[in-house]
Amino acid sequence: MKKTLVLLSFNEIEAAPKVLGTVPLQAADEVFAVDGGSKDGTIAFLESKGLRVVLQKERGRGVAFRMGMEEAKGDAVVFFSLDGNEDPADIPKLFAKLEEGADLAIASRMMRGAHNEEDDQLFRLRKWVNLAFTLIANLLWNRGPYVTDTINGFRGLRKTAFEKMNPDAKGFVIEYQLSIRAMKLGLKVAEIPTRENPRAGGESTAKSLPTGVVFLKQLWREIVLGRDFAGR
Ligand SMILES: Nc1nc2c(ncn2[C@@H]2O[C@H](COP(=O)(O)OP(=O)(O)OP(=O)(O)O)[C@@H](O)[C@H]2O)c(=O)[nH]1
Ligand SMILES: [Mg+2]
Repeated sequence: MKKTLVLLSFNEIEAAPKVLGTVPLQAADEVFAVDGGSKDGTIAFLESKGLRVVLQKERGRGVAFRMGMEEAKGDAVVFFSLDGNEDPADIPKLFAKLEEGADLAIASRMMRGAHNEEDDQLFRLRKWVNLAFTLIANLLWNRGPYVTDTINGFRGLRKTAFEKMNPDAKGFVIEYQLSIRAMKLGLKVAEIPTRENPRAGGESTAKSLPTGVVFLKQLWREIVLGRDFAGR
């Protein structure tokens, strides 16, 4: 199975130079970056390292996932963000899950053996909200083993599965939409425990409250849509 690694970036000039050197590029047959329109030199930095950079026409992680999938020549595609949150050692493990037959392979921050950025704090609002959204998706649509982290962006997908899911989310809700649609379609979802690290520099663009509202709207939309999302 041919493997493609897609690196995701948007204004990551502080983090990307620290992260890129730790990425096992040889784990994939093809590697390129998809960038959301960085204005801070990220694109020039990636190109200086010999990487092909696909430029998005419109911002958003959902847009980036679709462009990455369109450009990917591999059947197994892993998405990795260059902000330092994700453990690069898990990239080969995600590819392995896809090769073993998973349609969607998620690096989980919530399962046994995993670590969430908030686990060192007593008050873990983001984690609890994430767990609630995950519980609802499992209750409504999952007929297979419980999926512990429906939201993490660090994941791999088979190209054929992505096409069936036909996701149209533009921003940070893309991963939740993909997880929900994998469940609706009865696709095979596999998870590996991961360790979420703090950002390696720079700033997040995922603001909690607006992102939560977008998640609620998406959840409602997926309830209304049911299985009516193919071929759009
Ligand atoms: N290609 C692409 N990548 C994006 C876009 N928006 C965000 N990203 C990347 O997606 C990753 C996650 O975004 P963050 O803003 O860090 O969101 P987060 O990880 O939820 O927030 P933190 O935990 O604070 O880091 C980062 O590597 C961003 O550079 C986009 O429009 N296009
Ligand atoms: Mg981040």
